[in-house]
Amino acid sequence: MKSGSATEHRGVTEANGFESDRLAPLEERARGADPSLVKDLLEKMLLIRRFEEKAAELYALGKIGGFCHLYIGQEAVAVGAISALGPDDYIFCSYREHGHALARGMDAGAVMAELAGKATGCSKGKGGSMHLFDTRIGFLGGHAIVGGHLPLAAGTAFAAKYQNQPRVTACFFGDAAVNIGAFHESFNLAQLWNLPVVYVCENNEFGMGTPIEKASSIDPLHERACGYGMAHTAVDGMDVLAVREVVGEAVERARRHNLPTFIEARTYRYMGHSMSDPAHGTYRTRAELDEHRRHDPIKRLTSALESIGALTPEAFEESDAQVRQVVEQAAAFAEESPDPASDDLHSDVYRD
Ligand SMILES: Cc1ncc(C[n+]2csc(CCOP(=O)(O)OP(=O)(O)O)c2C)c(N)n1
Repeated sequence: MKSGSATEHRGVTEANGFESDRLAPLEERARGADPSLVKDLLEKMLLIRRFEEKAAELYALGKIGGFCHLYIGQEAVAVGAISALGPDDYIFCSYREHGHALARGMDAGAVMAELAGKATGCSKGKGGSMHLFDTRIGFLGGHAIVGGHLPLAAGTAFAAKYQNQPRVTACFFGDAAVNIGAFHESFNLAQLWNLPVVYVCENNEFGMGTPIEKASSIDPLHERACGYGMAHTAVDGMDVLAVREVVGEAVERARRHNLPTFIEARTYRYMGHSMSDPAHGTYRTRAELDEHRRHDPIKRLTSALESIGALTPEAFEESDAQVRQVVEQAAAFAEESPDPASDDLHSDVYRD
């Protein structure tokens, strides 16, 4: 049997019991988890939520220009998944990537300054919201073309394998990307060449204003991986511990066996597609939005922790106050930072 063939690969999948449905209730998993890890996950989700709220405010004030896609509602996906990666692993994202950058540990000031187009931004103010980048932490963008980064992720996974480095690539994208040609080309090569890559589709139910059922011939989306013999599963993307666990298994499989995985994280975006979209869009009802908010990833983890006595409302408020302070400082840093110098216009465009 050819190494990594579909049959062999299915065996690995079964051996790993790759199904998020088998997970115990959140309270039970939270009880068994390292308390400092859970606190960190909660605070990272809170940081993203407060950061995005501030970004919306600054955008409305005209202090952030261009495109700006907020991540509110989806925080558990970036935080859970990125917590399962090692420091040398690579990350690729779509344009909805503020949360992933923060979850990876990028400085909130450098992210906010980039949104505001300032010289102190992580891409020196030349990338903006959709092009956050920091090679020091393996954060390889921020990509504006739907599905355009999926082949790049296969590329870094190929490089790691070729150079015999135990580096995994995680690649995040939206549900609309599964209909892009590059998705299929990447999946074919990732499986054919046994590449250590974890593809995470953040199914937030809409591609701009188009609901997924009007765009995809297949639901569940993760079954698209069947066409390539690739391991696949869905996970509750509003449950940070579930995302961490399922992505953690995929990362292990990539690192140990050089096998790719496709994970569909079911989530929901609360805001419009971008800041140029009306707050909730005209393509869904307020009732639908409210129903999804009942499963809010931050509230869910908070109430699970409170119910097992691992968090008090006071401790939550304290974390929230600290996070708000970080965000205020980030906004002040962005506002006070200089614009990129006009002499710098052509630098960093091509490699010297
Ligand atoms: C190849 C390509 N086609 C069209 C667009 C315009 N466009 C920008 S965002 C978007 C919707 C993508 O939705 P999805 O992949 O589900 O991600 P989400 O915005 O929900 O995070 C489209 C069609 C684009 N950027 N790239």
